[in-house]
Amino acid sequence: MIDIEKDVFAYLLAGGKGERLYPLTKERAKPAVPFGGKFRIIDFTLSNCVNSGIRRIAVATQYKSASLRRHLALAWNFLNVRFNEYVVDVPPQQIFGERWYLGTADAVYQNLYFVEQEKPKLVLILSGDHIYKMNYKDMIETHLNNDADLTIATIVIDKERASAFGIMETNDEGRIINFKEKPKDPPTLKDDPTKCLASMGVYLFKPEVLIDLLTHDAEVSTSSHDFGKDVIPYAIHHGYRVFSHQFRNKEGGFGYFQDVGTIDAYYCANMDLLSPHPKIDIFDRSWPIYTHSRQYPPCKITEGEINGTLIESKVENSIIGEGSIISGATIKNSIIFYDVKVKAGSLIEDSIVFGEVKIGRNVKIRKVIIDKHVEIPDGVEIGFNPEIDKKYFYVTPSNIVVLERGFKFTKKLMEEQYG
Ligand code: ADQ
Ligand code: ADP
Repeated sequence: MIDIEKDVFAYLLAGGKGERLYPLTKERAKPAVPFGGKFRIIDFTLSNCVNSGIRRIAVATQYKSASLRRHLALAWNFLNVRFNEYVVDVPPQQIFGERWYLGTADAVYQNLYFVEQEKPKLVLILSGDHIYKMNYKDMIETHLNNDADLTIATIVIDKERASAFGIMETNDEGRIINFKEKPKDPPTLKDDPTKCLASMGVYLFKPEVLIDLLTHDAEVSTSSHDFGKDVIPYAIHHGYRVFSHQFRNKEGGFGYFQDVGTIDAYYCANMDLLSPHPKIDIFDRSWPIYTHSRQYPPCKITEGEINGTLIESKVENSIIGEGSIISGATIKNSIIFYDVKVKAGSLIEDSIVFGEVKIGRNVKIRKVIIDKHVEIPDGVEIGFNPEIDKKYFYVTPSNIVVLERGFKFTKKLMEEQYG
């Protein structure tokens, strides 16, 4: 029998570069990118752990970790160290040489002492860049029922998306017989050639198997020390019992799982929160998403003034964070984080505005993501002409405009563009 609180230890991999989320990852690691008006991406996976009863978590950090480490210290300090519960961030330990984490497997290998010290019966390995709600208890059950060495959480995806995932084939018992990392020509489901079985990058290991596999992998000079590329294919081809656990939601349907790896995927996952029945419900009190709570007053929506004329605010289909003040502006289909000020006559549509942003009067923005610490002067318009926007801002192929953290509207820009 497994007592989840005592017997499971989790490693959360949060050290990747997150280049495809640029410029939101210019100054911070991907798991620290703000999400949903209040949270950071990593909060979803950490909340899954805590809500599933897993209370000992090592977060492997590496690139641009200042913001992530600060967030962990502020938001994830509530576990009780007296009961040996903790979220601890672990940079490269360099026990085996002066190196950073070479890959995901090396990030765990350099921190294997947690397994030796805590003696868990199961080790869960997670990523810090996914939006989903999952009770890991179900996966543990599958793992134990199969007497598996390694269980991989899986989802069914369209074949076209296979090149972004680890793709596998299983036998009738759910045992994985073939695994290919990000294949161009993926194996499809037996009964549907348009679909593939994809890895969520969520792994459950018997500790002794994990130690064996990682110790072996560390000695292979040609290895990239990555779970998907090296460790998992090796385990399957050397007779380890590797099984799939298909991720299902509470109702037994397919679970919602989103890798928010690109700006477009990130934008869509945020916008989904605005639909009347979002795929992920941040208001579900039976599965709270924990984060850092700031000491701000409530949000205020009031009238504003331009040249002595009072203008009403209008807010439609939006999320507005604490401490924000909307005075005489129109907000439509948008996510506004905390401590944002929007002044009279402005229109914000289909946009995401991070915390600590000031928006002046008569500003018009559409399909724009504004990172923290930006001040938008009066009269600025963004998101209406991609050719002009491209001169000054980052614009994605689907014409989402991103203003990076601390972007400055210089005198030159204002004269050229809005003079
Ligand atoms: P990717 O997400 O593309 O595929 P990767 O870039 O290795 O894999 O990232 C996995 C996690 O590890 C991320 O959270 C990242 O931040 C972290 N990470 C990456 N390099 C690291 C390093 N050197 N040190 C510490 N942490 C690091 C993976 C699997 C696929 C699977 C998808 C599902 O490899 O098989 O299908 O996840 O999204
Ligand atoms: P975020 O924009 O992600 O919210 P924070 O405002 O929480 O970031 O910043 C976290 C910490 O990281 C701050 O103390 C900030 O000074 C620091 N920081 C940000 N970028 C860098 C950097 N490039 N080098 C060093 N420290 C940085």
